Formats: sequence, C-alpha cells, structure tokens
Amino acid sequence: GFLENVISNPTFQAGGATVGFIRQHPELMQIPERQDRGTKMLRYVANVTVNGNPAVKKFDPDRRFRTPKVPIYNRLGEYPKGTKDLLNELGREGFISWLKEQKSIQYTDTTFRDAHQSLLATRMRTIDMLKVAEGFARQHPQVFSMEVWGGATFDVCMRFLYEDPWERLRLFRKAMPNILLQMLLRGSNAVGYKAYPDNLIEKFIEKSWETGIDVYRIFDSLNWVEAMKVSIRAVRERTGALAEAAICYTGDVLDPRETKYGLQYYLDLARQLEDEGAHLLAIKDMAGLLKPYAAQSLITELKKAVDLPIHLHTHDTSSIQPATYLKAIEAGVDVVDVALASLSGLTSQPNFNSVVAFMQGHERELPMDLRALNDYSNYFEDVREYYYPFESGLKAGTAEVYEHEIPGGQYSNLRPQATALGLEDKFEEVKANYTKVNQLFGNLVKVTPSSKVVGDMAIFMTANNLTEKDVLERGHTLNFPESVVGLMKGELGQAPGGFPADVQKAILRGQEPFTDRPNAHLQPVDFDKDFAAFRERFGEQATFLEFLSHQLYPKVFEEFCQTRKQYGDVMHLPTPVFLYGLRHGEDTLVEIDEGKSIIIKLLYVSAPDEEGMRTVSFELNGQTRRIRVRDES
Ligand code: 3PY
Ligand code: ZN
Repeated sequence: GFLENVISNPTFQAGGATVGFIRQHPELMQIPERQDRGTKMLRYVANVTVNGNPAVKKFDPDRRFRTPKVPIYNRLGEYPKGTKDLLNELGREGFISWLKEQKSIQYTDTTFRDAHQSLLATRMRTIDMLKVAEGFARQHPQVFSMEVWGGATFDVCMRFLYEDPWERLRLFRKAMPNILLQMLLRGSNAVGYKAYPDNLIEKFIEKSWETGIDVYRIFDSLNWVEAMKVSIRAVRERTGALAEAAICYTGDVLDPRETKYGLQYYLDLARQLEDEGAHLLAIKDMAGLLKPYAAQSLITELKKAVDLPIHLHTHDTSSIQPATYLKAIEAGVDVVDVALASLSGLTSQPNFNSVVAFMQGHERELPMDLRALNDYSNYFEDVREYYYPFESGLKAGTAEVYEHEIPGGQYSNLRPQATALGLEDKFEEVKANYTKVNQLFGNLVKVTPSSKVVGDMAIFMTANNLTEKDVLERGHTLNFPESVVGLMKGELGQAPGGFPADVQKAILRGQEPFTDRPNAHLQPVDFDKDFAAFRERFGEQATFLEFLSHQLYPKVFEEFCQTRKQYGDVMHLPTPVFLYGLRHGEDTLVEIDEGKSIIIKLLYVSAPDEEGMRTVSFELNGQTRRIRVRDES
C-alpha cells in the first residue's frame, strides 16, 4: 500500500523527503486497487461494528438471522419470452393493442420498489433483490411488469444504502431482460420533492430509459395535468417506453357528500391524460382509499370514458383491498399491482400469491406457478427480518386510513419522523393533525411530495401545540416549515380549486404566490457547461448519470461520494453485516465480483486508547489485518 510506496521511493530512501514530498509525488497514492478495496471494506465493517450504522437507531445485538433460501432455477438457456420481448416485437401501439385484447388479468410485481418503500422505509438493498431477480424473471415470465425503480428508492439508495441507484437499475435490467421494468416518476418533481427544470426532467427520462426503464408511471402530487405534460411528452418523443399517466385517487367517489373528488372529476382527468398521449392510464390509490364498490363504479365509467388499458395500484392499509381488486377485475381493469406475500399487505400492496389463488378458476385467471411464488415469498420473509428496525409498527389493517388518508409509502416514514422529534407518544395526535391540515389546506390530493408537506405541517402543529385557529390568527408570528411555505407559494403547482386564500395569506406573510408552472421559474440546466464543471470537481471518471444524481440531489450525492471514497463499494456486503457489523469470531463471505469472493472474520476489538481509538482485528482471506477506528459512542 501507501507505506510501501513511500519506503521504496528513491527520494525518500535518499533522505530527501520534505513536508511537500507526498504532494510532489502523487503516484505514491496509487495503491493497488484490489488491496485498497479490501481495506476500505474492512474500514466500513470496523466502523459499523464499533459505532453502529447511523441509520439504525435501535437494535438487538443478540438477534440471529436465518439465511434466506434462494429458490433453485435453471440458469442455462434463453429466458422465456415475456412482455419486454413483446414490446420489442410489436412496438408501442402494437403492444397496447395486445394488452387490450388480453382477457386474463395482468400483474405488476412491486416487491422491489413500493412494497419495501411502504413497509421498510425503502431500505431494501440491491443484493437482497438481485439474488432472486434472474430466477424470478425466468420462472414468472408472464408477469406484466416489475416495478423496480423511482419513488423514494432513488435518494434512499445514496442516502442510507451508499449505493448508486443507476447501478441498481443496470443490474436489474441485466437480470430481468424479458419482463418490462417499471418506475414511478413524480412528474415535474422527478424522483425528488421539488420542481426541477424541464430539460432536466427530459434528460432524466432519456437516461433512465437507456439504463433500463420500459414503463413510466407518471403522476402529479396535486393531480395537476399541466405539470405532467413535459414527462408524458418526453417518454413519447425521446424513448421507446410506455407512458402510463396516473390519476391519484383520494376521497370516496361513492360518498354523496363528496363535492370535489367525485366520479366526474376523475373522468375529466382521465380524458385529459388520454389527450396528452398517455399509452396507459393508472389509478394510483396511494393511501388505499378505493373501496370495492367504488372501484367497480370508477373502472366501469373510466372504461367508457377512455380507450386506454387501465392499471390499478393500491395499498392494503385497510386490509380490504383484495376485495377491491376482485371488483376491479370484474369491471374490466387490465393490470393490478401486487407484492410477494411476505412483503404485502398493510401499507404495502395486496398479496400477489393470494390474489393468484383466489383467481384460480375465474374466467380472467392468469395461470401462475403458485408454488414457485411461495418459494420467492419465503425467501423475502427471511430477508425482511434483516430490516426489522425499519418496520412501521402497524400490526393490523386499519379503517382509520379513511380518516387521515396517509399514503402507504409515507406511513412507514411518518412514525420515525415523529419519533426523531420526540413525538413518539403523540403519534395519534400527529395522525389527527394530518387530517386537520388536509382540511385546512383545502382537501388536497396527498402523495409525494404534497403528502410530505401535510406531514411536515402536522408534525409542526403537534410539536408546537397549535390548532387551525392558531395558524390562521397567529400565522404571521409562526415559523412554518419551508415545505409548507413552498406549497402555498405554488412551488408544487396548483391544487384543484386552489389553496384557501386565508390560509395562503397567513402562511405567505406578504409573499406573492405564483399560479403558473413552478418549472417556468427555473433556469434550464446547461448540460455541457455544468457537466464539465461537475467533472472538474468530482474527477474525470465521474459519469453523466452521476451528474444527473447530483443535479437532483446535490447534497445527498456529495455525501454519498464522501462515503464511497472512504469505504469503497459496500453494496456487496451481506445485509446483516452492513447494518449491524460483525460479532467476535464471526465471519462473512463477500462476493465482490461475479465468482470472486473474500472472507472477512472479526478477531477482536480492542479497548479504546487514550485518543479514543479502537483497533479492530480481522482476518481477510486468512491474513490478519488491523483497522483503527474512533469510538464515537
Ligand atoms: C412515491 O412518490 O414515492 C410514492 O410511492 C407515492 O405513492
Ligand atoms: Zn404506492
């Protein structure tokens, strides 16, 4: 390594090394890559073993995990043909005609994205999915699509998993070449929480398509079609992928008291999205509010209103959504979203395995290998255990969801967000305030990022013991969360019917809201100039995809780079080691490349020295290695 380089350097040997010596000889820093990689990985394991993973707040050091069993499959020969092959063969229009002709119900598997976003705060690491991706694609080629990317997975990858989201997508694409890969795109908010320049959205779509996305589910967090146009057009004009435009469902179409989000509202929205060129229509029921008879009515009417295949997405927070699927299927819905059994239910999607079972013998049955599906579910049952600190704590379905309308993907985050602020015991109040904020803001569609704003405000009110009256009367004295001010200003676009003027006034304190597209106020990205500047800063090896990550999340990306510099690539570490480190005498096998593995064994951790440093001794492939780490505890 570095020391050997220094010692063998002729100037150093001749005694000519001064303070500037190392700076004058950058070649000394060129440490053999492989050894460096091992050292960096050991540094990570040593640090987590001594100080814990910063994202894991509480865990049980005695907890043992079973090794998830990867279902056996035949790796030889070509993949069985699937929907991706069909899209390639038929082209987009042909493919959509094919889909419309299908009598059997089609399934989108959300296990790799929304399921763990909604149950485990998006924490599932790439290797845990990648291990079964190929087998799943080979054994279930009749799946319509795999939802594998977008939503919160993009930033969480970098923020908490120290993984490159683009690399994840590339690996999934390689492992599942025969099935359509789908992502969730927040329209003009891309995979973020704010508006981005139009040309950045377009470039992001282009590059994600090149990396592997086939279906873009595009929504706007206020159902504002104006904000979805750029994305729909970009998918149509810059890619060969399918634009699936979503209407976000809220309220209850069958409730006679519903004045805003009635049937007509959704039918109008659907027609507008069809006019904008959507290939498919999604009903995005992010909180799981679409009851069975409402689904029957909505889908029956949508089928008459538009000529697009309809894709239904829901969360089973109430635990009655399988009934919604049955009604939807009988009303002619084309595709439904499901998650493998062990990652389904509650705030996640309905249970794939059980839906397949209840459809057996139905005239719209799509025959699936249920036993194999169960094997994959068993695999994820064991994987899920690794992530127990991220479970939301929800134990059973709840009818409270019709009250607070919290999206499934937000529920698993809101509790830790409240806990972090010392409001753990006030979670009931946070939920009650969520309902109140929604009313105060004029009854909004609540989905990322608008739902995040309502959540921020609910937490703000809870933490400061505020009522709606306080907000209206004392607004000018309150320091509202930035996201709340942004929403009222129009930074997330316009809500149906607008925001209530009195609330807007109280929160904006004289700032003028705008009423056009927030993106119109943003400077377009100068790709040539900005990418050059990015490379100047992050090095010549920095890629354009990394540049896009940086454009979307500058701070998150910079921190990710720091971590990667320090620890190298940690994505290959087994999850228990990544999250909890190693115990004395424990070893782990790390497959760093296909067919190339190292064995790391923890020998002992010394007591801290006067400087607060501990020495962690390992065996790396049988050789003793020592790493010094600061004890931060
Ligand atoms: C996301 O935007 O991440 C969602 O899952 C919204 O439902
Ligand atoms: Zn969802």
